[in-house]
Amino acid sequence: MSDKTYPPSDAFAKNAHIDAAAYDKMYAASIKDPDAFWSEHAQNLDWIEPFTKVKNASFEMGNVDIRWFEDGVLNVAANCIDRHLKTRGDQTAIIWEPDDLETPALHITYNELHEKVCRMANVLLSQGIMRGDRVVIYLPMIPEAAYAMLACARIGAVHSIVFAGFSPDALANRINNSGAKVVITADEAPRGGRKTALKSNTDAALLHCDDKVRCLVVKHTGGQTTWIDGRDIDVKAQMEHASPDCPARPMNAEDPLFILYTSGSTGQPKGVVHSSAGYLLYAGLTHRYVFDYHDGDVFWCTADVGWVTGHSYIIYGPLANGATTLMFEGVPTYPDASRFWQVCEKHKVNQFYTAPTAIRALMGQGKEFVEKCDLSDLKVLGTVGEPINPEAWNWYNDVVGKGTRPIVDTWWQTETGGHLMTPLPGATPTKPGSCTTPFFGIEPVILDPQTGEEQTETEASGVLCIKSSWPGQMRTVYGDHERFEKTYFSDYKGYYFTGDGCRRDADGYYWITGRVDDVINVSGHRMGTAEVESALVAHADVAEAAVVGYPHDIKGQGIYAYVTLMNGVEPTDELRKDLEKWVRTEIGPIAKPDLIQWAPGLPKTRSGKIMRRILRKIAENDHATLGDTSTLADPSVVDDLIENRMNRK
Ligand code: 6R9
Repeated sequence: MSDKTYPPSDAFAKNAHIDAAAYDKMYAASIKDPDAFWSEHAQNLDWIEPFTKVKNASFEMGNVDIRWFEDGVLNVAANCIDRHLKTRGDQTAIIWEPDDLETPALHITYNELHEKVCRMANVLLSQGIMRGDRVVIYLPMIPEAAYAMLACARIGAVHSIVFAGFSPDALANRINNSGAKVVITADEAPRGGRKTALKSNTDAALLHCDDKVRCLVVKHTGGQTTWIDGRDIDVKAQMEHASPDCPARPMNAEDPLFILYTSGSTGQPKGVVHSSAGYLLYAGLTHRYVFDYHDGDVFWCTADVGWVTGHSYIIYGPLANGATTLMFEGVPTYPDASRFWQVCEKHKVNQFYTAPTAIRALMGQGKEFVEKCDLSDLKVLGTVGEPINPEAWNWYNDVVGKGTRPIVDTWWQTETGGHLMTPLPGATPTKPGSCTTPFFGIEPVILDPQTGEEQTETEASGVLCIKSSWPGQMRTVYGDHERFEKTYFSDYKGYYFTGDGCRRDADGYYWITGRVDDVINVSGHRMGTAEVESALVAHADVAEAAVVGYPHDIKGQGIYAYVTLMNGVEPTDELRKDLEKWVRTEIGPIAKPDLIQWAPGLPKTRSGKIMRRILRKIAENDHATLGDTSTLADPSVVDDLIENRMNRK
């Protein structure tokens, strides 16, 4: 890892919201008196009833309870739209850039956004959706996704977005787990010139759901879909007839705004529940300070709204700040590898936020694709999703940023609502590969993984925990508060456990070293190895499966599956392809194993526990340092696995 530092330029620091001195002062204040700090910043929101209490949070196992501004009343959609209408009704709220080059981009003003969201909210009301009801959204990156989210917020419904790349089974699980009454989908999702049949996926999912679930369909491409009268509703047609006004419902600060399913180390994905006021405040504040967003800037986060990054930094954070936010339907390499940079040029993007996996993929295509575009409007570059390797950081800095744009490497999680550790572009000297220092109000600690002791030396490494609550923190796992406590508060008592390993250097800078649990990070997408394993073993020919991550040049981590077949089943290339296809349909394309190794047996302890450490080493092609294998029930299986390993360099 490189320790070269890149300080912000004086010119940048001078015009930034926060410079180094301001950061030090505000950070100290935020830790010393969190109530005063957050109460002051919460004045940036529009309250229907002001709060009298600020923070009320306990991390104590068995009694975990997190509340912020608990007696305040507000509406999130009104904060993202209505309060801006007087001053910026005609300003563009959302720029929509479609997948293909033929369809014109849309510029949706705050006035138009208000009207569309009200109409969509009225359609939901007409379907009997009430405060607290769950609405699943399974849409492409089209403006209707934003309308649907904000329409839910407006009437107090709880949205749960399912990434459009997930399979019918994954969609059905989420509809059922959340008890949604409605799913909002589209006929098709165009991406990179190809179309995914979302409506037929939804049809397949709904076979496994309650008959009462209604399906609102956005006719986006006009592609042919089957139609079930009484269940399927043409949402655009209904919106035209609906009233353009819909009062924003007063909501309690702690009312849930959304559920977002995310992978953990065990079991089915968890429904992460976020609050209304605390979440919005945190998303808005981090958006403003971390990207140094100023009025009139055009902000582009390339994530999908199906992930938390899209929630916080395409929709809620930017709109809370009255920003212009860009929503992109396509992919970085279509029609060619200059698409990102062409979009930056076309819409004069000022802040650009993407993932290391995209940077690595584009880096491989050569710098000509960047250099032919005018990127002079760029001011800040951001990354998120996984550790960024210094090589990719340097390319981003030199080729995209021309060496003059600060890079913010933002570390956070679905659970945290917004950035927890990140540089502030006018304040923090950066080091390639480090997420640097904590945001306001965040107290990171590094614990010894065995003893749970806090490492108090500046230089330390261990597991990363957070010592006290922040407003954007998740509140519970939907329908399973016990699982919430067990997952995040039971291993290290009194702390929020992030699941990440971390090192702190002599300057107090933090370096995330990756997950310490059985979660892998493939192209910035989080996946539980257990999920992929259970998909594999659901196949009739599979007796047993173990899945681990291995280093992958573009994706960060790839999926390596060891598969033991049922007695008598022949391991063929055809079966390998069949298993890949199987996982795609069980979970979605992002979960497809990169490498499948036929394993006559898996290395197990005498008590039957799979020794993943050994499987990881073999997948990493690092079998020379396997360590102690003497506790294995049958050490000879290891030789076979090494002999037939797939990842030979
Ligand atoms: C926002 C998001 C969270 C996990 C997290 C960590 C990894 C995210 C990172 C990073 C190093 C960064 N991660 N950002 N690792 N540097 N800047 O990605 O949420 O999908 O829940 O993933 O991603 O391992 O624990 P989510």
